[in-house]
Amino acid sequence: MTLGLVTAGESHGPALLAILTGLPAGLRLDREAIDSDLRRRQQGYGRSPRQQLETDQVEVLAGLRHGSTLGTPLALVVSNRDHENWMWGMSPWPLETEPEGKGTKPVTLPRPGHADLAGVLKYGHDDVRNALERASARHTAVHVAAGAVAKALLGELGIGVAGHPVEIGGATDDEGMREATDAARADRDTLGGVVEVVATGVPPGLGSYAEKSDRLDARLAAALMGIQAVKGVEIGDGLALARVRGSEAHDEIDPGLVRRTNRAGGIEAGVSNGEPIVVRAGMKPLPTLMRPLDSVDLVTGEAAQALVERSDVQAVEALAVVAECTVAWELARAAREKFGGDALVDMLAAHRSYLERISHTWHR
Ligand code: EPS
Repeated sequence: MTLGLVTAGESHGPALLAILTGLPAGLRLDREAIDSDLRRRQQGYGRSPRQQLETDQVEVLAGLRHGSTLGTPLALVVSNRDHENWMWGMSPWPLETEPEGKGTKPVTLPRPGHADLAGVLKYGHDDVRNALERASARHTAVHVAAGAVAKALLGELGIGVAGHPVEIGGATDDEGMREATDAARADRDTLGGVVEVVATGVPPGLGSYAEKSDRLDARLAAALMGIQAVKGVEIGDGLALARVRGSEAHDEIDPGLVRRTNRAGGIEAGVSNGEPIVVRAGMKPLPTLMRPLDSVDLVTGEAAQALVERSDVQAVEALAVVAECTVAWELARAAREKFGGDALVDMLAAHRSYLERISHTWHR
């Protein structure tokens, strides 16, 4: 028993979609809790004017009845309000009418750092828009909706997941983060940053060392690296552990399985160890610059400036929400694998029985 997630949707197309499989029946979902995470993702200092156009809300098309999951695929939709400005440019079908609105002219100036060049080469597109639309971080909206569902499931198991920015453009306090964002905006430049996600109440035993692909840290790292613009992931003290001695690197074990430190970030040998799970993800500066970088015109082959489009100065606060939801999804997936159950009550019974079995050593 595991969770599955398939998504679809382009940034300026009609909508973003997600189909979630493997949820137990009888999980109560709260529409407002999902919409509140969608709103959190849209907020943050330095976001694009696009966020004033969108008011992301989830619609459920299947798998839910009167607020309870049916144990069947759950189909979620988040509409793109901006699509009304791209009705011709992003129409799924050819239109007989005169081109109007946005997206009617082919984009031929790839932005260094975006999917533009690699995408057109890989798929044989002659319009960069055919690559950038799906690669856009707009797509993270529907991952947040899926993660909000995962958080509802984790909540039943007493697991909480929270993400926050720890660094924006090199600044580590709120004031500095704002100043750095303002300065980058004034210079028509962009910034990246680092976010941290902490999961509490995770029992020991999620994930496995049996195969590389089963390891919880490997799964979290892959999932976080899958978020647009993320270039690095650390679990616990991460790369810093490579620079200290063993006596300073590991978390000594006290009776009751309490650790004196949590340098491992709650995961040893790819298995959760009962301590809070702590992961960090670093995002590069966004690749759409108002003062564009050097590039090439794909039609003429001549040197040119990259595409300039409305964009964010930085989206690190948004990444904190997306990373939180991504970690939640991976933990929920690992919990489904460990505890199974077609109905939520079966899953909770398995969870309870497991906690009883280890209760002589592990106390949450
Ligand atoms: C993005 C470019 C911008 C961002 C977008 C991600 O989109 P647009 O070109 O429509 O202004 O605003 O993020 C979102 C729309 C969102 O909802 O997060 C990109 O190229 O990745």
